Amino acid sequence: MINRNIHLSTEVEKAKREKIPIIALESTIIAHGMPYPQNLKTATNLENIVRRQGYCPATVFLLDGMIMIGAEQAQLEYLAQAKDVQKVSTREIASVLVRNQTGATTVAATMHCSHLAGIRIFATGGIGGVHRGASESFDISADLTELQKTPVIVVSAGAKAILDLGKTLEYLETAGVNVFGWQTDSFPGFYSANTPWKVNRIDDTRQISAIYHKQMELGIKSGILIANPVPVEDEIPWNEMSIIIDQALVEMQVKKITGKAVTPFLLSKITELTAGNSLETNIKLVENNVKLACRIAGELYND
Ligand code: PSU
Ligand code: MN
Repeated sequence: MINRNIHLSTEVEKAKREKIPIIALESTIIAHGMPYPQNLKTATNLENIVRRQGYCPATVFLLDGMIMIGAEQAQLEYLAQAKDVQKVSTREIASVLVRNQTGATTVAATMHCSHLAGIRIFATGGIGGVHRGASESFDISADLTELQKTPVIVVSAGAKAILDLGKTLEYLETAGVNVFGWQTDSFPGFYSANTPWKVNRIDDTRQISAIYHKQMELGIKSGILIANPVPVEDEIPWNEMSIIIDQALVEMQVKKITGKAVTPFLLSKITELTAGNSLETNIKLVENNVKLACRIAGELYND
């Protein structure tokens, strides 16, 4: 029985009936993570990548009091352009539904909604995590707490480089979340394929789904983070990126940006400072994650 707050698109409903693997996609990246029109182009392209593999994409968002699993093209267009779309992490799901607001779901909220809808895998850009200076600001993304409690495989290009990657990895370890580097020992840093941090390597997609199923058998309810490095030809190397990020962080402090505005501010500032190069990399890395999610999904079935 599907949760009464969930609305499945026609495409997702059909995929469920025919037992076609479904891959969830988030909508914060569309509404708050990228500028228009690149956001719309990317969202449409990601869905088509999934379809070309013979699987079903499910962009998750909130509309008219319902959790929407799967978007129509007109809805993607709305999410990409409207100014009144809320950024929804897990804690905001209920209030945005009750108030009939339109919401774009973050990694945390997309995981939660995917799980409610029986979807086991989700592809995104980079997860949120422990921010630099977190010992003072206490800024730690709810993406990490959701990974701790929700059994969904998340394919991302590591964590966003604006974060403190070392502390993010420590947090995930404490939370009991498995983090695997896809064919790499170096934890990917979103824009950069490699960072100075190490990660547990995995080379086989069948092993990923086997570990997922084994965790479920064992009553381990945490998610699994697959850290997939951006292709080297599309990356901005770590050293180059570090300088730009430091600059963006200084501006953030000067402007006193806090709370959920932090990530969107930094992403757009970095796009500006790299004259659009970071946006190109961002688009490429999400595509790469969706492709890997499709490979894993072949061995995972829906509930
Ligand atoms: N990755 C991107 N672009 C984004 C995000 C991730 O390439 O916009 C979003 C995700 O939705 C992620 C959120 O869950 O940023 C984290 O926000 P916060 O740090 O406020 O939890
Ligand atoms: Mn935050």
